[in-house]
Amino acid sequence: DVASPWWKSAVGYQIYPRSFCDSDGDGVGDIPGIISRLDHLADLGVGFIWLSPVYASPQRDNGYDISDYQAIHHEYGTLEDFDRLVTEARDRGIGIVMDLVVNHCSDEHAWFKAAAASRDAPEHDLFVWREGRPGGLPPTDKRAIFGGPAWTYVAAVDRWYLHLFSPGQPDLNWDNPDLRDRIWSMMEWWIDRGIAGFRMDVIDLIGKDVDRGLFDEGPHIWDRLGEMHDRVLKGRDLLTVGESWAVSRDTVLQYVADATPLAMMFHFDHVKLGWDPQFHKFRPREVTPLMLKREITAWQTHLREYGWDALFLSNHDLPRHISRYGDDGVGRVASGKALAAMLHLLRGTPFVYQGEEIGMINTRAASLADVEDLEAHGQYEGFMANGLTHAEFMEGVNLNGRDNARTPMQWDGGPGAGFTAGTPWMPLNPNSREVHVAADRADPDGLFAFYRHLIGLRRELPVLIHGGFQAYLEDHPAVFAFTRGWHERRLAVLINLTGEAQALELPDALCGSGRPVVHTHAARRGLQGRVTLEPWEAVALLR
Ligand code: TEU
Repeated sequence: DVASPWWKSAVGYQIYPRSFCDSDGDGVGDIPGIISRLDHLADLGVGFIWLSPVYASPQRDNGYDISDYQAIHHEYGTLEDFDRLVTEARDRGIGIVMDLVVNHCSDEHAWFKAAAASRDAPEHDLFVWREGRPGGLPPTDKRAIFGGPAWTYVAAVDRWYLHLFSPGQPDLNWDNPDLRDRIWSMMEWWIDRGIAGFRMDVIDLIGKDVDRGLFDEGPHIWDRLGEMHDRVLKGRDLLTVGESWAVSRDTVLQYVADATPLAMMFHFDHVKLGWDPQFHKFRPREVTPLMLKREITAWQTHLREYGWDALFLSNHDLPRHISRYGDDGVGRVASGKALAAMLHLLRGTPFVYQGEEIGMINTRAASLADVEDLEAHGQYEGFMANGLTHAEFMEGVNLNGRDNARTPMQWDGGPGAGFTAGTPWMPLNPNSREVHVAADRADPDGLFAFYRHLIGLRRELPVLIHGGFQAYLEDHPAVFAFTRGWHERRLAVLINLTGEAQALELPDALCGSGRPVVHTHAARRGLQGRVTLEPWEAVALLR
């Protein structure tokens, strides 16, 4: 059915507002800054923006700690600026998808201030409170995702409150219908302002049972999403993408199959390939091309035509993917193209994270004092106590840490990289004089031109939207080979995920002539039995 929902042929672009573009010189990105860069996104051809939180916030987790769900953070601008962003984006065919962060809010939210002042406050049960154990111990030994205990004591009410992230992010009590009603009406309020959908932060956790594991999908998640569908989403043409670090192939179809509340899910098995079971991202593991393509193949095969996938390699919580899976040295552009071709030729909706379209790469912190991310600071003591060394921790921060994605967007080669006329809230990547939008847009063989081509293909080729996925050469250690097929159309894809040339024997299904719709090297008009792919070469032939 070619009349499929708009978000199946659109490509998303994630903006981390603090680091995108600063219009008033305070060193912090803002909404007028985003508006001033909309033509860049229109040129790129993206269909919607996933806007990381712009709500009022003390910014301890850079906006994922919300103190007023219906106000704009003062450093980012005003509600009028927001309404102007929606209008200006819509004029360019771009929708605004808001970040729904409702597992928790900020401890500076009026709800929490009232709740922590008295057990009798109507807001008290909007949060998860428990009595402590004898001897001043917290209710349970549950550890927070950002390190330390998941409970903090409040003397005024002589109780402990739950916070799965930081103490500044008290969990909301989703067992309370009054809380749910407040969230539904807040969602309606944003929908009435013309947004195109929601990205739902750690959505699996709103179904949790307080006494179950952190990353277990809570037993109530299907009730919560069912109520959200019935009360807010039903009958509306909104993009809904859930985020869950727990969702697996065993549970994903309950979120995203037809007639289920969400359109797609951000899942992280491919990210966790690079993590240690005990020290997570802070003891990185090598991710080989074979590991990466096997994981992607398993998800593409599992979702097939029953479910839709959210496709990404980068976001604001992840290292820059050229540094993680490619070559951020001499092969920066070449590996960036190969990884982009892989992502944009799969079945699902691709997401471009700000800066990946010009090949931004990881930065480096010399010491813990240079690290901004509260997650790293929260985890440090505990991991040191459990045997990780300081040097290992810093290596983990520099290879897998979240700061890598949060250095300011590099627009030009000037002192503020075109991000700010002031002092940026976070240091620029040292390569900002060479790597920036102005330089890359001027290069017909650059990443920007390549991304624009890939994104345009999605509007041009129905096989890219509707086509099934079939992998080949699944045990090949370097080359990701697959086809997309729809009716009589076939797209044959070969991607060399290494910096070495690869000679290989092609199965018949990949052989034959065709139109070279994607090529990073000399265009090939056909593929025969034996072929040698250049380093980082991507080929897609349409038959
Ligand atoms: O992230 C969910 C989350 O758990 C990640 O923080 C992840 O555990 C960690 O980064 C491992 O790399 C969402 C948001 O994307 C993140 O920015 C917020 O910090 C977090 O929730 C709390 O809202």
